[in-house]
Amino acid sequence: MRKFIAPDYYLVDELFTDEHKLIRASVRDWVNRAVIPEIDDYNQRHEFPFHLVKELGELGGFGPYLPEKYGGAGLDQISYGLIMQELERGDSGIRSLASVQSSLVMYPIYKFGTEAQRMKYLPKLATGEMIGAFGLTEPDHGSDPGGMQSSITDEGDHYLLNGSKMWITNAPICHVAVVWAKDGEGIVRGLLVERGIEGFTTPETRKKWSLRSSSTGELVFDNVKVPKENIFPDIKGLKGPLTCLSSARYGIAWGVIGAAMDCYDTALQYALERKQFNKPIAAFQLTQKKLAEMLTEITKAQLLTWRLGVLKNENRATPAQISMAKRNNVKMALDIARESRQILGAMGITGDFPIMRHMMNLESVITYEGTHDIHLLITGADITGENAFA
Ligand code: TGC
Ligand code: FAD
Repeated sequence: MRKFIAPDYYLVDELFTDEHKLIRASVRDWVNRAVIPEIDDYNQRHEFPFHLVKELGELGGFGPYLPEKYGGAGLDQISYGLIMQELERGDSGIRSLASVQSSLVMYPIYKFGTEAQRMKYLPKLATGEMIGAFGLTEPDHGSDPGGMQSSITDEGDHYLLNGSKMWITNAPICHVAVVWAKDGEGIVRGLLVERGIEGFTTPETRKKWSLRSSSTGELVFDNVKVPKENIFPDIKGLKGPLTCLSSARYGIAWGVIGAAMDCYDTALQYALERKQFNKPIAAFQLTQKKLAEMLTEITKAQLLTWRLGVLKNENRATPAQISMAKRNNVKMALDIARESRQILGAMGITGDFPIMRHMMNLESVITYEGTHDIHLLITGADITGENAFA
């Protein structure tokens, strides 16, 4: 296997603690051994690599920043970011699995759940014994989740849940879903819906050209009787799901640096070896322009996320700051994937190299967790105080 050399042009490594570097090394090693050798085949077959779930649990990839009491490791936010970076160097689908499980399922159960809900679900989600999903998006409401139509009605001893969620990562394989629906007063509430309950189905979404090793599907609720103890008791309104998104978007801002690093490193090594017109293509100015711009953008993204991590550790990172990092870094990674693919010429379209796969994956990453343009509007609203969404 080609040896990966992580770019670190501004010696950002010096900003990390020994513990950060140790965690990064252990995830990098696992990704090298367990993910990279076979992930292209899973993508080619449009298949989810089930066997990686428990391994990722053993590695501590699920809920790493939650307290040990609930199966986490009590790590800081920079450690979480570095874990996401290393996983996405392998494949955005593996990072998606870990993002959803950690930030969109375990985090809301920890933050909004009762102690009984925490003890019932978190330890099993941490080990990978259970897989979770997060249902916010609906067929008619993506960027505007506030318009959701899924509903719960209070039936005395249970809630009756109706509606459907679309484009849900892990839906076809989940044991439990965190579902957001409106109550009788039109207020958004969060509930835990377990597989096996009558009226709950999870059809798979096939024919994706992106995130093909990630399992995507729908959550369909047809008069589902959800026990009352499954509701998050105190969180009300869109703030609930959006708080979870802030955590997941933060992880994505780090994650995509991993994909960008892998593309850059692949392109650099290829350019040094590949000869045309009797010299390495790395010697041509146009190739150097591409490589120099890639490294500049990776370096800027590394510094952005490191600072965001410090602010997040101090509970000072704002949702708008997280939006800026998600938007900037995903576009940066997608641009680098596209440029890297060009450097590899025809070889760039094959599964022998990771670039085309990263590129296709990043087309989803730039859309989910808030599209590129929605994040621009969040920044615009933060700057001006004027909301340009509607
Ligand atoms: P708006 O009025 O702005 O906000 C409603 C309430 O929420 C608060 N809030 C936030 N709180 C925490 N974190 C954030 N990021 C927050 N953003 C807003 C806000 O303060 C307000 O609180 P309160 O107390 O005043 O009620 O809501 P809006 O309806 O105008 O919508 C604004 C908008 C467009 C920014 C928002 O809805 C949005 O972000 N849309 C994008 C939707 C999205 O990101 N969906 C993601 C679905 S999950 C997913 O894609 C998972 S993929 C995972 C994977 O596979 O890795
Ligand atoms: P739309 O909201 O219809 O947007 C279409 C276009 O219109 C976009 O370019 C958008 O930027 C633009 N647009 C929309 N509103 C405005 C506006 N006000 N001003 C300017 N432009 C605007 N969701 C979940 O809940 N859970 C998951 O686990 C999950 N996983 C996903 C996995 C994958 C692989 C994908 C692709 C999506 C996933 N999603 C998930 C859904 C994702 O969050 C949505 O696709 C995303 O929020 C965008 O919604 P939409 O696709 O309906 O696009």
